[in-house]
Amino acid sequence: MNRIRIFFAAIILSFSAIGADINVPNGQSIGDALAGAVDGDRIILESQALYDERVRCIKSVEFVGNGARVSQFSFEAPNITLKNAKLGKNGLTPGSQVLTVGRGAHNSVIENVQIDLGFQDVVFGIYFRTSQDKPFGDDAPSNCIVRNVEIKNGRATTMLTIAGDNNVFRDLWIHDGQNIDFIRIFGRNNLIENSLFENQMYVAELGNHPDFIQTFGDNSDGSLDHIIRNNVIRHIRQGQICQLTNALLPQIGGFVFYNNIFYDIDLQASCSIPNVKWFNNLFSNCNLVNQGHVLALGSRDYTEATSYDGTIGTSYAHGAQVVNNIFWNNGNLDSDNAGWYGMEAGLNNLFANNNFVSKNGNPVRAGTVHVNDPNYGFNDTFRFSDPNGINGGFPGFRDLGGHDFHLTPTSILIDRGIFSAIVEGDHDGKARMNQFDIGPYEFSASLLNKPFNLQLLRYNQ
Ligand SMILES: [Ca+2]
Ligand SMILES: [Ca+2]
Repeated sequence: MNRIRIFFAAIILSFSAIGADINVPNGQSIGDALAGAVDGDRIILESQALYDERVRCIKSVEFVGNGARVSQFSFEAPNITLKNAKLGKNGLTPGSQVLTVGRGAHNSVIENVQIDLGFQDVVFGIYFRTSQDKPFGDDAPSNCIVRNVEIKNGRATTMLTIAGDNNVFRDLWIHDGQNIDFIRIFGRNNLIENSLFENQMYVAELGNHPDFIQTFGDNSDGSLDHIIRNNVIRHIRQGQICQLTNALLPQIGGFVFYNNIFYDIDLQASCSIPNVKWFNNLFSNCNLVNQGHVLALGSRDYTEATSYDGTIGTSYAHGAQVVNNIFWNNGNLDSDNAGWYGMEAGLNNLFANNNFVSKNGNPVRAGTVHVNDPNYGFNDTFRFSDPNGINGGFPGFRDLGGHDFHLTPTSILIDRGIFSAIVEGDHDGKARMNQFDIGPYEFSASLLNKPFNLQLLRYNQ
């Protein structure tokens, strides 16, 4: 009996997964095609011309284009897939979202999609909606995959807004914005990896304060335990690496940043939320504008008006960990007391070690503060005191001018890091050796012997 029931269940599943193909030729509406579709159908966008509509999808279907252009999409059901399309158009009003991933849109797949925001004021790129209940709720879109997606030409708002749980963002290229936040992030356990974020251009008259990544709490949305790894973030004018604050909302913290390359970013990383980890990142030519430390781990005071619930108090970056990072030429380059991390007095459960700091080969001011003692306030953040860190010298990059930060065989950073179970592989996805190297790349002799730019030759017969 059980066997028969399983058999029938399998039949039903396989039928529902097949669905029908519905073609949408030039001049017809995707919305009309969708009205006649059922869950499991595939909607094929045949035209290269603009489908000038906001497609509001309440069915579990797949949209497949061949470079088709569509003005806007809104996903409002689970199991929606969108592939091979270009989104966006001119004439969108401020506050518009080009691609909304709405409540309940779990298991969405967005793949090979290009979004051009056209430098229109306050037009969002991809926008995951947060839950109705706060700080978390089951309706926030979760278990989605966004990969091979380009978002460009944003202005005065956020290009990628993340919410929900266990979503994966991979192989993104988010670039060219005027006073944009590349990412605002809410929800839990989201992963951002192998992506390139570049070219924030500053426009004086625009309001938004640019950041690579931000969360803030005053919307009462929690933001916990995200992983940001193996990304490159570069060329940010008048913007920060991050602005991580919580408005005293307790459900914010636990971010992990590892194997990222932060290069040529005008301002610092500001963090006053707890338990944020920074492992094996590279910070190069960051915060040359404010000229202070790159990682500013501190506190923030809130009033009745600014906290999420009207209480008065202070949030702290307690539990911060800063390990195996490269700090090369940051902050005031003429000063020996800025350009790595600063941990404010009053923080507790801090851990910092095995970092490398150097200013064109010169060491910074050294100290003897016992940095790895839990509950010990860092009473002098202007001295570098990692017990197993490296202060001064040249990192031995393969090509500094060309921004190739792989290590050469004589690099002083090889085997000078400490093992971390959190860090999976290096920036290239290569396995880490038992003794970690400092920075995003693990040196590999075999990689050196591999011929670069190898091309397969095809012989005519
Ligand atoms: Ca911002
Ligand atoms: Ca090693």
